[in-house]
Amino acid sequence: MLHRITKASTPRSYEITPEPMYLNRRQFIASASATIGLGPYSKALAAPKGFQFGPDFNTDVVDGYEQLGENESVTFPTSFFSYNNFNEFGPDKRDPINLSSGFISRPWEIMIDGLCAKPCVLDVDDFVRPYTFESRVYRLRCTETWSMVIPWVGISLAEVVKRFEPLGSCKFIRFETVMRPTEMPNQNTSALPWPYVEALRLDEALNPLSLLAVGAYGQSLLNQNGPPIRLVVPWKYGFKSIKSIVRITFTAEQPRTAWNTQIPSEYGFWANVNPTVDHPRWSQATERRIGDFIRRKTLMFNGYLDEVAHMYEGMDLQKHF
Ligand SMILES: Nc1nc2c(c(=O)[nH]1)N[C@H]1C(S)=C(S)[C@@H](COP(=O)(O)O)O[C@H]1N2
Ligand SMILES: [Mo]
Repeated sequence: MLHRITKASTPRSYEITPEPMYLNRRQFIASASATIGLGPYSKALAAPKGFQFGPDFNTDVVDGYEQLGENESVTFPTSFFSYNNFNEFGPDKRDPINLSSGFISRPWEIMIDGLCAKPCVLDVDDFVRPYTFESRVYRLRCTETWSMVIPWVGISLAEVVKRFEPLGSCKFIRFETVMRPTEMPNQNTSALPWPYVEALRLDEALNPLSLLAVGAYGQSLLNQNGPPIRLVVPWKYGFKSIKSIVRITFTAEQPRTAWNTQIPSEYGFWANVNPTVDHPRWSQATERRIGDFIRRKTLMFNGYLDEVAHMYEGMDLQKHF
């Protein structure tokens, strides 16, 4: 089914950008562009259509706008909150919003275990407490060939990984979603090998782009988006960005992951966005940005080539898809 935004109902506060906020953001972009040499002010200005930070987060840092092209803008929040993949609730795009109202994401414990010096169990609020929340605008590209541009709020995964001190033998980080069949109806089926698992190689987890998100559009994640904390890996297909994490494990071996285990020919472990490697049943060369009518070309590594290509030098990306 094609999803499109039809009538905008009464806009919520976070859909409106009052002039002061807009000016602040412009000023920020201008100064960021100047300090780190990110190109002309005018280009940065043209890229985003603004959003306002909502009531939950008052972040000072907005990062990622400079990586958007002139024909890209932040996705309308209604799409982000209503058009989702969260298979624990069901296979359809509307299942997560329609079937997740009974999902309880507080209190919430996260277990950190495996090959690290500081294994522990932490309440999510203690888990995030040492960090400053950052806002980062990232493209998210689903294997189904739709994409969005999302202003996340979260913490650097690299900082989290370093805090628990991985041992020299640690090569991968494994993430596990909560197992709660009473709240997540589709976990009572064998649609996927539950609980949902994803993993990154250690250097991928340490890449500055990798984010553990707690919010988006300035507000806490709603149930359909994987609260209270979920991964965001913007150069990989959306299924790597695992939701509602309860366990982070440091491992020597490459972990078995949910989609890769279920359908290995269609969903590789690496899952780097790559327009030259088609899904067995469809092309990955183009995508439809939600809100657009015309498809656009998919970019290598989802447009984050400069930040991530070095990690895959010498790797056959046709084979290791
Ligand atoms: N636990 C869990 N995480 C998941 C999924 C899922 O089914 N279960 N779906 C993935 C897929 S396929 C995508 S495209 C993104 C969608 O994230 P969003 O709904 O917040 O946009 O979540 C990913 N994370
Ligand atoms: Mo996806």
